[in-house]
Amino acid sequence: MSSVRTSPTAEGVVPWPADAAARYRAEGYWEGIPLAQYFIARAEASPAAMAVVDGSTRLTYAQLLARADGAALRLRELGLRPDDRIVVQLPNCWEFIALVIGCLRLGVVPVMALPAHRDHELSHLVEHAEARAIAVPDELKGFDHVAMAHRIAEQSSTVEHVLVTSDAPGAGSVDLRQVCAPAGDPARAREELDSAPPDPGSVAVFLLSGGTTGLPKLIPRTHDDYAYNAKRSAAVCGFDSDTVYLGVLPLSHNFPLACPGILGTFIAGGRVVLTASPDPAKVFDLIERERVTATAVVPAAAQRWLEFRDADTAHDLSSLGLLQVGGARLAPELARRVGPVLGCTLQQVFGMAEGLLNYTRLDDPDEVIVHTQGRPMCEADEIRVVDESDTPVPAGEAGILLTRGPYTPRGYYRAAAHNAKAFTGDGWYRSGDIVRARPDGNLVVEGRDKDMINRGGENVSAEEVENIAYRLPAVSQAAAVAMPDRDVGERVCVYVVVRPGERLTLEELRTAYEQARVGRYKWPERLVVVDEIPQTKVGKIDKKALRADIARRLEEEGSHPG
Ligand code: OOB
Repeated sequence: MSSVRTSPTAEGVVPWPADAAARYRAEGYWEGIPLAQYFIARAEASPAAMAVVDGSTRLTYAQLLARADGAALRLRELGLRPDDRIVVQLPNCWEFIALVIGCLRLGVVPVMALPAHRDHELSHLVEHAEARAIAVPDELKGFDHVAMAHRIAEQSSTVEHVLVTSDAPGAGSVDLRQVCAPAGDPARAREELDSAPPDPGSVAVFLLSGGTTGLPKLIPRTHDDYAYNAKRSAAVCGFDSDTVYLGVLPLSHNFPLACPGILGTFIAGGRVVLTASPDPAKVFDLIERERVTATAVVPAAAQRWLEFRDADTAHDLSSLGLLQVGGARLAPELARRVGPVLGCTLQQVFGMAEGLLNYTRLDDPDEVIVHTQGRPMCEADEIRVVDESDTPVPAGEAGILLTRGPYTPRGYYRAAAHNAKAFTGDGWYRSGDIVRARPDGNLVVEGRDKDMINRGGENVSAEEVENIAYRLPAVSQAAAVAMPDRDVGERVCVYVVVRPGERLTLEELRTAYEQARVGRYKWPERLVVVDEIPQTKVGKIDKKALRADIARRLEEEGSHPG
């Protein structure tokens, strides 16, 4: 790690204060090792061990490394340089992994877009990150990602390449499978890339925040902090070289990426199996066939799996030792059923792309695993539970969670004004989650103090939803709130006051989102037209009253989930 480069990306990144950084290094949380090196160490120790299984494609550590190195060199041939950004919007496939490790090798920073994102989100990411390339599949769920990527590239002054996974990439696109082919001379490629490693303090990946205000924010995760994130998670979850991890959530999420996810599996020398579908019949086939030992899902998928398993005796799930569930509240009634029905250990995970990870431990008593969302994974994680004026609440009472630590960055990328609100003056991240800390240190998530809707683990900003509604001439006032739902936890519900003489249907409202080319998971699923939207004493929209109102309406209709 001799040559330390100064990073052009660094200008928009809030660094940890020098004393905190020195402590994290001295105490060994930050090892000063670029993230890809952990993978390379495993590839050197066990080149023939299986690293990735994606359908009929099976790649050993040596083969995957050769493809990642090939990708790094070809990105460089395309003109990408360390610290350049590439927006990656790929489904769960081996190319995603080869490309991301290739980026990490070269120091190019992947921006982790979701497959569900559309022009609205993707163009924002491209612009905000000043991305030089976009990587997409050709078609997914009937949607043409290539056409979208080219539309965005045309509008952008920075994008030069659209990389596509396809059997026949059209003119103007770069064939991502060719990019991810092994280098002609793998040993030389290795040497060349080894001679210019990225600075471990520089940004390794940009994760996305659900964002409480408007469009998603970029979270800069450094090599040092993200390596710790994955490494410590792997240790807490008991991952080792016998681990077979099933990547089923979209890999661009922090959870399946590094908690411990695929990166933690590689650090431990284990094997990653990929699928893009949470459909229990398909997943159970794969668990049986590949002898999967661990996987991570959101509560909605866990519920589907449990329901399916109640009537399923066909599959042998005996290899499955660990089911991680996180991203949204898991009801204790569901939590209690995981062990008996699936025959594995449940781990609750309360995490955030912004950093802090809480895990129940594998050997915790059932009571802790069923009723809490776990405790911080690191002794250096700092937790404060406070009231609205940032004053700590009495021990054991519910309050807003603030946190700092070695893998919780101090700010969003290029977002000074937002950072001033999202972080305290002394660097605590305001999670917006309302938690209660039990005497045993475990946290219970009681709710949230942020204007979001958590749809099956996907966080949607109410403000972003409202901004689109206002594009309709009929809309005089709009307020988006979470509507409780049995299947996905919450859905987007919009209250609207229409202009005099106008009317509005849910279909018309949804058309506005379609036309704005917004990810479908953000489209309203219920419209309530009202004469007046309730306000608080200080004149803000009273979301609490609206949430109570929709709960009451659902109850009257007999469709309230609780
Ligand atoms: C994970 O990360 P994000 O960034 O998509 O969402 C974070 C937010 C949290 O602030 C909280 O509001 C909610 O999602 N959340 C939970 C939860 N886990 C996350 N709410 C209740 N119970 C839970 N167990 O969602 C994420 C990142 C890494 C690991 C796991 C989840």
